[in-house]
Amino acid sequence: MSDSIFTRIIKREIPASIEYEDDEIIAFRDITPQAPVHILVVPKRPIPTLNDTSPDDAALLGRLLLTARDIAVAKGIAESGFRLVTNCNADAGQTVFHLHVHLLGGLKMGHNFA
Ligand code: DGP
Repeated sequence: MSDSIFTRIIKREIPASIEYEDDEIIAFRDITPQAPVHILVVPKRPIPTLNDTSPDDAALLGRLLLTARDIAVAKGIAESGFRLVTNCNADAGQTVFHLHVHLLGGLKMGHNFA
């Protein structure tokens, strides 16, 4: 299977505005931001969707949330508030099949789930 666009970012084959990186996780700005802060927090391992995780991935999944929280703190939006979103498959509108958490903040969000 060919590399996902996010694996190509991890391999530095295409550019991205990288906000955080460690051995397991990379975070970079979304190319089509939906909020003043819109950062994608991505495991380096190419897991397609949340459906493809198992209990063995619990630590990694926890680290994705903690990393998103730490980035929210660094961006100054932890106190004002932020939203984390993970889209899974077609009905959720997932377009990149490499697991990721959207970190959104910097504006007052509504509750429109349409
Ligand atoms: P999702 O619908 O949850 O699969 O969102 C995928 C997000 O990825 C979408 O908000 C746009 C973003 N995206 C797609 N291609 C690129 C890219 O090449 N670079 C960056 N930085 N973001 C991308």
